Amino acid sequence: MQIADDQIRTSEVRNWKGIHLLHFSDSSCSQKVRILLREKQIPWESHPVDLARQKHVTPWFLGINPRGVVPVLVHDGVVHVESNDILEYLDDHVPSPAEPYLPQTDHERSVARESLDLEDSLHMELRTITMGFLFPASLVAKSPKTLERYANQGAPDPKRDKEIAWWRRFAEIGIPDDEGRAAAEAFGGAFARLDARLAEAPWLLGDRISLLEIAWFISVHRLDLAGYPLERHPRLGAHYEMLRTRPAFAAEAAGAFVTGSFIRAYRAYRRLRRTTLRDVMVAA
Ligand SMILES: N[C@@H](CCC(=O)N[C@@H](CS)C(=O)NCC(=O)O)C(=O)O
Repeated sequence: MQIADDQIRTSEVRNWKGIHLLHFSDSSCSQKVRILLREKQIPWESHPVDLARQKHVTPWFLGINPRGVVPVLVHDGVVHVESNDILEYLDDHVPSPAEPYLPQTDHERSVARESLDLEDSLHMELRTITMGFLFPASLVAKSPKTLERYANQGAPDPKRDKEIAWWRRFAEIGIPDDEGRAAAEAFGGAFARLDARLAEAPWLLGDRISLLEIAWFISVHRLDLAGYPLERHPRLGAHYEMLRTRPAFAAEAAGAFVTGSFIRAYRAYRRLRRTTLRDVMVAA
């Protein structure tokens, strides 16, 4: 999806030539786009936006994406948002030595779109799991001052209002266990469908790797980190392990250096306290 010209207040991006990605190391949606760029050997310029330091809540960034979220792709001065749309856009429009990551028939395209939409529809559930189980709430909650800045900069955007409402509630009550459980069960339903597909074919779509592997890999990885019982979906688990042997996927599974080690230590702490996602699911 493109951001309309009249919403872009940071006009310098209009002069950016080539492929530019505004992204964050530990953002699931950014991870998807980086995997595709690496898999397809597309040269790109990196513009890190540190979400942990609230760099997305600045007039500069909100002047590019008024929704205040990453990733953002700028291709020859045109601004694209929504990670799955960016994946499709890159696959369709940017030259690469690799084969396309989406089959070209109408039928397969619509199957792909349905699965990508399902993955996108679970984004808030993924956030619930990330914020509820991978980090202490005190570390990731936004302060009232940040929320105030978030609300008052950039072109008006209803999607940003929704983001702010989510973060406000998170600062107030964190993630209640029943919401963590519901998020995990929503993924459980989607994972069961993927697992069923893998009972019939080695890939999620067509006869080779596709955007579906890329889009779902990061969700599986996050849930695995949070302690989700992946053994419920053995074929999906095996597929995930196979994907982890590809360098572009392995790089993202390893995580950023600082957060990667932090998450490991915090996960051990949650295991000790018996408050991992798995514990919460079993307690129901
Ligand atoms: N549907 C959007 C979701 C984008 C999104 O929510 N990105 C997250 C990171 S994965 C973000 O920027 N969060 C802002 C924050 O943490 O405050 C997409 O697929 O690109």
